[in-house]
Amino acid sequence: MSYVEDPGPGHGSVPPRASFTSDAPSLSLNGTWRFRLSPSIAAAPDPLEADDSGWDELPVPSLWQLHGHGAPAYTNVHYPFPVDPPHVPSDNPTGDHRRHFDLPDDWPSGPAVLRFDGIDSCGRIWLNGTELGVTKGSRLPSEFEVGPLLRPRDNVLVVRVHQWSAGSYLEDQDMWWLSGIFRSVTLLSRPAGGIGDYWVRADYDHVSGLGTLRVETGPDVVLDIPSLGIAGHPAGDPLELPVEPWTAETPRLYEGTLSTAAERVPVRIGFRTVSIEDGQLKVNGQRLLLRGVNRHEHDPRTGRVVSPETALADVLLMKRHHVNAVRTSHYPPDPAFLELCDEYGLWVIDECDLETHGFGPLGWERNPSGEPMWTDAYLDRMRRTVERDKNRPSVILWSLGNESHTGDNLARMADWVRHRDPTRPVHYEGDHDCSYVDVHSRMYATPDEVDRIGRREDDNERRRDLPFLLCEYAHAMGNGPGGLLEYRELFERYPNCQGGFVWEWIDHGLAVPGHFAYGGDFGEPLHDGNFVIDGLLFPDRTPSPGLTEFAKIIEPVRIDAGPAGIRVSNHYDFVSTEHVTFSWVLEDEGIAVAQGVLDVPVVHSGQSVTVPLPPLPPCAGESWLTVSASLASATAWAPAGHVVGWGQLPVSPAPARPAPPVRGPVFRTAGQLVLGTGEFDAATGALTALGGHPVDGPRLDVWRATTDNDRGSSPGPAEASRWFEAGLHRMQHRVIAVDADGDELVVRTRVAPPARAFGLFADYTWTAFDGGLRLRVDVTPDGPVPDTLPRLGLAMAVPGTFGSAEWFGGGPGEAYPDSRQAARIGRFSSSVDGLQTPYVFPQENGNRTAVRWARFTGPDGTGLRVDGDPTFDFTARRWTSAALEAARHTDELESGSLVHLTLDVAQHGLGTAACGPGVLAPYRLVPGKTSFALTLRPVAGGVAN
Ligand code: IPT
Repeated sequence: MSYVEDPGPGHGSVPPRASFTSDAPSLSLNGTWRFRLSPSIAAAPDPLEADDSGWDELPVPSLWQLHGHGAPAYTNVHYPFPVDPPHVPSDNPTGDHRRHFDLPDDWPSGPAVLRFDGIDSCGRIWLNGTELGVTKGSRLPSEFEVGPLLRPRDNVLVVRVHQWSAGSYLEDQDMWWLSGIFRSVTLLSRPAGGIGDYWVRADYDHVSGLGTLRVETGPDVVLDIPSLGIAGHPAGDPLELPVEPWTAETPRLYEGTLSTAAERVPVRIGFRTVSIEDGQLKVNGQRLLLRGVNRHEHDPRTGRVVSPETALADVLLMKRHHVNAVRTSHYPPDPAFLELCDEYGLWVIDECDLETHGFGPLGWERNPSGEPMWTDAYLDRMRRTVERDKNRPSVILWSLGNESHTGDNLARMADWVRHRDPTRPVHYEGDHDCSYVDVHSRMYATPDEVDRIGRREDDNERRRDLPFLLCEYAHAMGNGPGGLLEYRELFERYPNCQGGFVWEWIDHGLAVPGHFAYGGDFGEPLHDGNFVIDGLLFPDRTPSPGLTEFAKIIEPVRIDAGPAGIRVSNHYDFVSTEHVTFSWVLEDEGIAVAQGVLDVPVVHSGQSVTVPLPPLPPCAGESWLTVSASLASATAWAPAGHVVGWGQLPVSPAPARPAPPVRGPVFRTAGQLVLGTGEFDAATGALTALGGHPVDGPRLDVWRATTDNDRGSSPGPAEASRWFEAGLHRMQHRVIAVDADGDELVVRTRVAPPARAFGLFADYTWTAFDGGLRLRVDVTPDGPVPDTLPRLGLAMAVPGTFGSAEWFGGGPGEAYPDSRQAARIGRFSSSVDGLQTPYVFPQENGNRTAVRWARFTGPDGTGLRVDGDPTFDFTARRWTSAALEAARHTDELESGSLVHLTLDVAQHGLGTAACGPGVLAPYRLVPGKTSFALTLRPVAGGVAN
């Protein structure tokens, strides 16, 4: 069997060891390499041929499909090749990479290794014509001894990379199939008498406050940690001494060195102890609540080549949004990322590079997890993961992999880990009985299931007594996730329910001209479309509304109205609020009228206090007190003033305004009805102009451009398919009667889809008052209406010049019934264009909720004002919902000459049915008899309000 199809782990490499730097000479071989792609191994010429001058150039690290060689392909579960393990297609794209290098003049003779941090999926390596070996395990390092082969000048390193190998069967993660040398390549001198490997075990006893330190390494290694007064200490001798512990909230690292006469290695040591006690996962004796995300490595231009700057951007974004944990789905990340987790403070589940999901649709037959021929590869991958990352205090759990069903090979990985590293528990979701893991993990469990687990009603005894976490939940595909609040309540109610990891951190869109691409955009015959666009960040790392909502849900300082004033609760796991300052602002109808600093005593972790309201001046309008908790001084990850919690308390309600006197009557002129500032079509009763501005509508409207979650069918038939089936996207409006008697214009209609017997009676009752119109809409379902509606409200088009919006209500961002915690009540403004959320796959977005009033105006200040009774939701777009529904990429949305408004009394929630539970009962829009009212007023230029 050729090395490519050999299910084993490869050969020729030296034993795995920790990733670290030292003062021994090293030479980065990243940069421009020579490259030649062949469509198959058979067609690939000899990679060692003397002349490579005709080859292309390619940067290393890179993935060749993103540099014009071949094309990316996306599948979620399915293998894009026949499932015939361990065989792979003969048409196996093969990229020969070649790099010539000279050694620096002072390069020492003696041992040296060539280190590859990641090659996808199989690399065969030669140095100066001598074969070094073969590596598999794409996102794991491998090192080859090269000392005797090196020469001062013109070394030739050749790496033949195959897109497919037996290893591909173990690498079926839900992501792009991309190939190449995608992480760093480094030549490292390994001085005789140097430090080959080390393992710092730094525990913390929270009772005594003492740290214990034991360094496993070679002989004659000396440890120095100046800040602890440790100097010249024999590294192997245990130490016990008072230290500050490492936590994700207080990532205290002690800098030191390990040294021998031949080599010095800088080390950063964090003291912490992970334990499972009383069925809870604890660090330093304290239960953790994991407010986590699943992070794939993704950059919209370079794919899984993630620069240190990008890794840092991720860490900063996580910390600023109160994320405290990361699962490295579903492979170890670039080692630089974990060093940042140590430095900035994030709890990490470090997951092995393993997934065999594509066997699932085949009934898991011949799944590698249970087949002896794969045992070595499984163990090799686990060993390389643990050895590489064992010194990272941020890593608190090892994960065997993802979606690989169950089997002996997984159990053996777990055994190996337990033996090698008893200090960190083992995670793997696929061990449903928890027979070889230490924590009970689930994905996408409903709140009801989590509740049962929290009540410890599980009939599997072993599982019932373990800490529980959701390794994936709240699928962040498109508009969503909805329903985060319910999970938070469960995590806080049950001590064994210790949080989870939102799926997932970032959309894997690839930048192409005009938009971000997803599955199918590269002509793949088999693909899973936009299922790869399911992150809290857009591909360019702009936070989506989902991240803003998640941040609000998990904010560490919570502020709400208490019985006697303002209640401040500390939801950190460890620290007090000593580092936080509190401020307040009083807004009268969204305009700040008073502000100050709030005196709040220090609140300890898990505690809360209530402080009285500050003295507040009276307000004429609806007023709200907003209290913010912010960082008193800058941290490594955010400037001083960064908000770590906020809350709002209503202070005075909107004053009761007597209904303005009705101004009638309705006049009839040639084909028109005129009522106050409105002109109506006499035959249809439709409003045609308001204050001289042409308008179309308002008419009853129930459609929204379906979201990924609306179309998602993971718990049952998709909500959207029922809506389409019912015809809610093509409702027709039949005018039953237009009654224009006296002061009221009453237009009776029935709104119904073709080919169906049900409908909605919609009666519009118009009255005029000085300066505007009041509209009451009475909706009565008729016949077998669907169980839910996408939304319920009005659609209306106004002139395209009305391109600026200002409103008093929920904002500044979009909000939906089950994703509205981040919306505060205030006065906001935005251009119509700025109201859009550019979901990579266009869909319903941009809804503003709890709106008291909104104005849509043009550059001259004229426009339309809408007031709710008391509130409404709105969207404003330069295209229709139908155009939004039809678009597949953002650049297909073209601005027309109108601004299209939706003015709603209700929206259906978002849920997470793209993968997980749908919209929970309280957030479902169940049709029923409904009445709502709005006032519409032309706005004259230059007049406020
Ligand atoms: C789950 C996978 O673990 C994850 O990688 C991703 O594919 C996610 O689904 C969907 O985006 S597995 C699924 C069977 C719940």
